[in-house]
Amino acid sequence: MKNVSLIISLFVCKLCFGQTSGSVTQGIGTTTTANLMPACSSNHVTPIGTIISSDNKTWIVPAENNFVSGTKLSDLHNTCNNITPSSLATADLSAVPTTVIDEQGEVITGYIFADNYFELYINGILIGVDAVPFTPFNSSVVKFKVAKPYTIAVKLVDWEENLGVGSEIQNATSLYHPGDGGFIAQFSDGTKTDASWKAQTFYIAPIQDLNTVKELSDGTHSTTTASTSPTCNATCYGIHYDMPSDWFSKNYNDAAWPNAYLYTAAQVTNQAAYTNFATSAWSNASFIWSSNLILDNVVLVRKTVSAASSINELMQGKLFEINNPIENNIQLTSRQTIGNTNIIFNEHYWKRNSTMEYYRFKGKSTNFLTNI
Ligand SMILES: [Ca+2]
Ligand SMILES: [Ca+2]
Ligand SMILES: [Ca+2]
Repeated sequence: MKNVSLIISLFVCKLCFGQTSGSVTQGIGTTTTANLMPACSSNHVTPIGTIISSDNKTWIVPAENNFVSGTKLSDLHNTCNNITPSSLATADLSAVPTTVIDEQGEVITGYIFADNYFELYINGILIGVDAVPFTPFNSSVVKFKVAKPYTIAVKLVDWEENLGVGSEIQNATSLYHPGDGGFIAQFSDGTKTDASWKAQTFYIAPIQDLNTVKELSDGTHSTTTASTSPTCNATCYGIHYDMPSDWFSKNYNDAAWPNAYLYTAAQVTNQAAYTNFATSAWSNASFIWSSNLILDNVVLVRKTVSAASSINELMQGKLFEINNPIENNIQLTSRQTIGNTNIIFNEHYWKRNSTMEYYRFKGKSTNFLTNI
């Protein structure tokens, strides 16, 4: 009889917890710090706390983070520090420090906006953390010196006031409003957030019906059928997944993670910390997140920047200098259709296709039509 009852209880639990391998919590967690940003005026407080899941694990909500101890990244726009330039051209970036990862590397400048909080790793090194975890909305600028290829890894948190149930106090009549996320970044080497980034969610809430959380074969934790305006309020479920201990490292294999989903600025933010720089700092970048902008609250994203130089340098008419082409081959690729490509050879041979014809140009320009 003992075995039979065990089987029955496992069957019941499977139904209880839906189709997820994550840990399930229900209701409000325990506050450990009531407000991480007491000195800055905001329409939200910034709490942090813990919650225990049905499998008896303790989770930090909204997320484990390095906000208190981490180096705060420099402000592009931050009303808490009275740094509010109206454009990139008028932003004073002279004091932004450079984190040296590779002495022989390239100094790269990055502009970052997150709804609400991010922590930036380059090659597994924590470069710094967002200066404002929740609100007011802010944006950051970062400089680091690194050799390609290099790996960007970012922890993203859509912060919450109602700890454990993924919601915020919008106003007196909307006390359990599910907040939304969003992340955009662009770097001076041409790297920008787009669908080539990997993005996986590790905390989903508020969930009214656990059966609406599905784990798809492409790695997506899908909540397509879940309500984004649930009525469970203080009794909603949350789902937590363990993060791989080395998720931020250069060599972590993110192949099983889904690609990032793209969102428009209109879906994410109209805040000055973004809009003042939308067409300058983030001219080529897209907002990204995991598959659910509202219910996914802790998302890890990764991008490995290849050793290839960016085509943007060509598009902008700058000198494109290849110092060390691998095996003497140079490959030019483009995601867009290019009518023609103008190349100036200084002193090297050019090998054309498989015909083994060699052309030598020195100090001359030639013009290659594409699609030949
Ligand atoms: Ca922030
Ligand atoms: Ca949310
Ligand atoms: Ca948010």
